[in-house]
Amino acid sequence: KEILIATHNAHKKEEIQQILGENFTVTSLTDYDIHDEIVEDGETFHANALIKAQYCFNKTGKPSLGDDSGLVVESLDGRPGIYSARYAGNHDFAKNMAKVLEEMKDQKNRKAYFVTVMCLVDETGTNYFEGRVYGNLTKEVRGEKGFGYDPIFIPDNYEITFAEMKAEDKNKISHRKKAIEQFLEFIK
Ligand code: ITT
Repeated sequence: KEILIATHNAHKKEEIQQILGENFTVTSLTDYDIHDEIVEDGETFHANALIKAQYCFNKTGKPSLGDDSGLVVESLDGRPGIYSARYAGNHDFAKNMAKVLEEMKDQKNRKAYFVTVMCLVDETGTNYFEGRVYGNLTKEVRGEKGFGYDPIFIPDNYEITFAEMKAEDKNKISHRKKAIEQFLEFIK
């Protein structure tokens, strides 16, 4: 079964493929030779997930899944939130993480969560799936695995960051895993 993910982010595609396993073939915009920059100007994760999925469905006619994700930090009033990909520099994660850590420098409350909102657009309509994982921010960058803000996030009940865990361990508990569980429940 093919699932087209409305993303240019190869890490997301790979995680979704790992989570779904061999029964699914995960494709992305690159596989359809679509290189357009999709303008994500929505004000919520839901709005941006819809923009991506709708764009992709209009272009290909294939059932399309948009994934809009981000890091939400309690003491920063929810930032970086929907601006996670472009908080300090556009997709420059060293800079983005440095900005978060700098803003959090004197903060005792380090609670944060990752969220993924997925939007499926197909000929039958539009459906949303959401997953969250709660945890705390580190004081420094730790680990090389994963992507994005993984090196500064420790999920609850763990002592290592997402970037210090094996991919398969992150993929058992992550925001993306939880969103996909809902998606699987829906399509079954
Ligand atoms: P597409 O829009 O093409 O899907 P993107 O990277 O721009 O790719 P988002 O708009 O969803 O993705 O931006 C979310 C940013 O939040 C993303 O660039 C990541 O760096 C970060 N992020 C998303 N999922 C993450 C995860 O599992 N771990 C760490 N950071 C994550």
